[in-house]
Amino acid sequence: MNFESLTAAVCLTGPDRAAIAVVAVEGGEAWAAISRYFLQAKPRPIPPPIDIITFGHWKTPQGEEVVLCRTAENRFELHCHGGTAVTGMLLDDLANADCRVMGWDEWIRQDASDPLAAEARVRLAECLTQKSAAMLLDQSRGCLTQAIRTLQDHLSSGANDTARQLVETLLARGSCGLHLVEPWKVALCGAPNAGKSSLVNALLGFERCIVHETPGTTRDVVASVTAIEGWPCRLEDTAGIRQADESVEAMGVARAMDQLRTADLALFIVDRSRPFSEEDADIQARLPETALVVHTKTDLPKFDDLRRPPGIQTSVCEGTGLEALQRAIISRLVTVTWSPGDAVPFTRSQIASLDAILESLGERDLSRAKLETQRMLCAEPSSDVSESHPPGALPNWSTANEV
Ligand SMILES: Nc1nc2c(ncn2[C@@H]2O[C@H](COP(=O)(O)OP(=O)(O)O)[C@@H](O)[C@H]2O)c(=O)[nH]1
Ligand SMILES: [Mg+2]
Repeated sequence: MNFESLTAAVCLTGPDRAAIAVVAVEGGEAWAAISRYFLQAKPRPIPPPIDIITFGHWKTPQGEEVVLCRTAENRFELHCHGGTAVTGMLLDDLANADCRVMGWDEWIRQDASDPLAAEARVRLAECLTQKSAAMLLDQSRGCLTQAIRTLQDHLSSGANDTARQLVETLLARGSCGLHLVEPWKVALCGAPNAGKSSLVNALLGFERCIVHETPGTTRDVVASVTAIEGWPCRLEDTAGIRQADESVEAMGVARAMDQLRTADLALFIVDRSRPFSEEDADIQARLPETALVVHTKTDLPKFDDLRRPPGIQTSVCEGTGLEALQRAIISRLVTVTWSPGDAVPFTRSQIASLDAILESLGERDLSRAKLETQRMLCAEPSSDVSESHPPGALPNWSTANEV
C-alpha cells in the first residue's frame, strides 16, 4: 500500500455486530496514533515487534480490552469486541489522532502500484460463486495487469496486429467478465399455467414461487439468484404474458415485457401436455429469436403439434431435463472459454478502455492507444463501481414479492 503521506484507520470486519472486530491502522504515523490510547497489560518492548501479539486496554487500565498485532513496519491491527459502539469509539479516537478513517474498499483502492488488481480485490467481496471468485482472484493476482503490460510492449515494439488480437481476445472475455459479480438475467416467459414458477422452484431447489393450477397466480416478477454451472444467475419468473383482464395481473404482464427487454436470455416455457395454442404462438412472436424453448410436464400425455418448436423436455414432477436445461442456459450465456490464469476484464470502464484502444488501432492512432493502455495501468476510473457490499454482508438474494 502507498501510505507515505497518510495514515489510514479502517474497520476490516462487517458493519454489523459480531463477536470480534478488526481495525487496521496503516501509515507512517500509525504507532504514534495507537500509542495515544493503547495501554499494554504487561510491560513489553514499545512499539511491539512485527508479528508479536500484545494484550492491553484502550484509554484506561479498565477500558475496552484490545489485542494489538503489528503485521508490518507501519501496519497494525486492533482486535476488539465486535459491537458497533466499540469500533466506532476506536475509529473516532484514531481520527482525533490524525488518522484518516476510510471504508475497506477505499483502503484497498489506495494501492497505487496495481489499480486493476486492487479493483479485483474489492469486487471479490461481491462474488456469489466459487467459480467466479476463482476467476476474479486470478485478476487480483495480476493476470489482467500482466496482459495490459504485454499489450503495452506490443504497442511499443510496433506489433500492432498482435496488439489488436490481444485486445479482441480480452474484449470477447469481457462480456462474461462483467458477470463475475453481476448475475446473468434469465427471464422465464410463457402462457399462464405453463409451469414457469414450478421450473424456477425446481432450479432453485426450494419453493420460492407460488405454484397453483389457477392461471395468473404469479402477478409480479419474482427474481431469485442462484448458481448454474458455477455462474451467478438471476431467474426472473414473470406473470404469464397474455391479455390480462384484471388490472393487477395486467401490470404484471407489462413488467414481464420490461424484464424481457433487459434479460440476457429468455426461456420460452411451453406446456407439453396441452396443444400449442394461439397464445403460445403470440408469446413466441414477442420473444427474441435467441430464446431457449423449454417444454414442461413431459410426465403427462404429450401433445405433438406441427407448430410446436423443438426444445428441451422437462418434468419437475419426475425431475427430468433439468440438468440439460442448466447446461443449455450456460452454453447460451457463456460463449467464450478460458483457463485458470487467463486475463479477464471485469468492469465496464475496463471494457470501455479496451474498446477505445481497439478503435485507436483501427484508426492507426498509436499515441491514443498507448495513452489508454497507460491509463488502465495507472488508475481505474470508478464511475461504474457498483455499490460494494462490506465484507461479511450478503447481497439480497431475492427481490420483488409475490402478490
Ligand atoms: N404433472 C406436472 N404438472 C406440473 C409440472 N410443472 C408444473 N405443473 C403444474 O402446472 C400447474 C401450473 O404450474 P405453475 O408453475 O404455477 O405455472 P405458471 O403459471 O407458468 O407459473 C400447477 O398445478 C403445477 O403443479 C410438471 O412438470 N408436471
Ligand atoms: Mg407462476
